[in-house]
Amino acid sequence: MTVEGIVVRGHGKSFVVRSKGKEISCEIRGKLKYSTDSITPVAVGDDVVISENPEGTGMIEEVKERRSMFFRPAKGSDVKRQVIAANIDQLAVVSSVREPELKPGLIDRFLIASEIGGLKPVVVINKIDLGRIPLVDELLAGYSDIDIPVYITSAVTGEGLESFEKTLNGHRTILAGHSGVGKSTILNRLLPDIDLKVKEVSHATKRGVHTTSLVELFELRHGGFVVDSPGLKVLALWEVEKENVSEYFPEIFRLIDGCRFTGCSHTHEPDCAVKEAVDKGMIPEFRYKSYVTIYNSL
Ligand SMILES: Nc1nc2c(ncn2[C@@H]2O[C@H](COP(=O)(O)OP(=O)(O)OP(=O)(O)O)[C@@H](O)[C@H]2O)c(=O)[nH]1
Ligand SMILES: [Mg+2]
Ligand SMILES: [Zn+2]
Repeated sequence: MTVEGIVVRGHGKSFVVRSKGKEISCEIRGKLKYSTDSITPVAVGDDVVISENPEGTGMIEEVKERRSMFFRPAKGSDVKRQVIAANIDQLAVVSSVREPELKPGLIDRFLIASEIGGLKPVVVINKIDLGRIPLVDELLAGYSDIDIPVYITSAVTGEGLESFEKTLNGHRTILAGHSGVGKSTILNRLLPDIDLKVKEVSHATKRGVHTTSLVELFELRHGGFVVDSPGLKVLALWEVEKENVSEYFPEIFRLIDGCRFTGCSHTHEPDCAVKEAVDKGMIPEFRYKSYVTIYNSL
């Protein structure tokens, strides 16, 4: 007998599938492992068909077609993906004002991954109780200009969490970002029934320590779900080439017809409409810096 369910947790080759209110530990049928372009034939958020064993465990027999995914290139591969979560509709990129330090470059990489994966991005700047540095307002203005919502929150005081929660309801959202920014703490506060492990930021390094080690999905009371994910320090981008980086920066892309040279890289050429816009303050410095850093990294 087979039943349908959704993958709510995964680690290595074993997964937990939720089906009709029940959680079933499952393994993956061998044939699934070789039939995809990813190293992750099964991911959290996948709709699956499982067969149940008499012992109460299950076997994942089929994975339904994914509608969207948050993924990155698998380590050491250009052709295989590592899917972090499937069938989500929003990516909440979580960052913090400090401890760990606010890094717009990493946020912008997540925004590109959200575009590639077909997800609506939102930005969360957490730990505002530690002080509102000027960069917070630069990010707020810069992202608002390109229609990306920004939530400024504190999981300690609760500031901003109510409006962030409103964007989660009815949606399927993954929280992702650097380690230690407060993803699990935010979810603990919003979902009182769960108890995710969180860890003190190391005072010696002021850097976050990895605490969440698995991707985990939580259903919301009023529909939709949220996914907690382990922090990433870097995010490699899938199939982004030097020539098309600007397509992921709408405020840059809309100006490129004004550059003197076709194929202008907007890094060193004369009469570059993009550099002029940066000089005039029409493109935020932090976004231009992200563009150049990503361009040079490819
Ligand atoms: N001051 C302050 N501290 C916070 C806030 N949110 C979280 N923290 C603290 O930051 C530390 C890291 O929080 P976590 O929730 O574990 O961070 P995470 O993003 O889930 O980290 P990973 O699981 O490693 O990716 C903990 O000590 C939290 O108590 C906040 O809004 N303000
Ligand atoms: Mg965590
Ligand atoms: Zn240019």
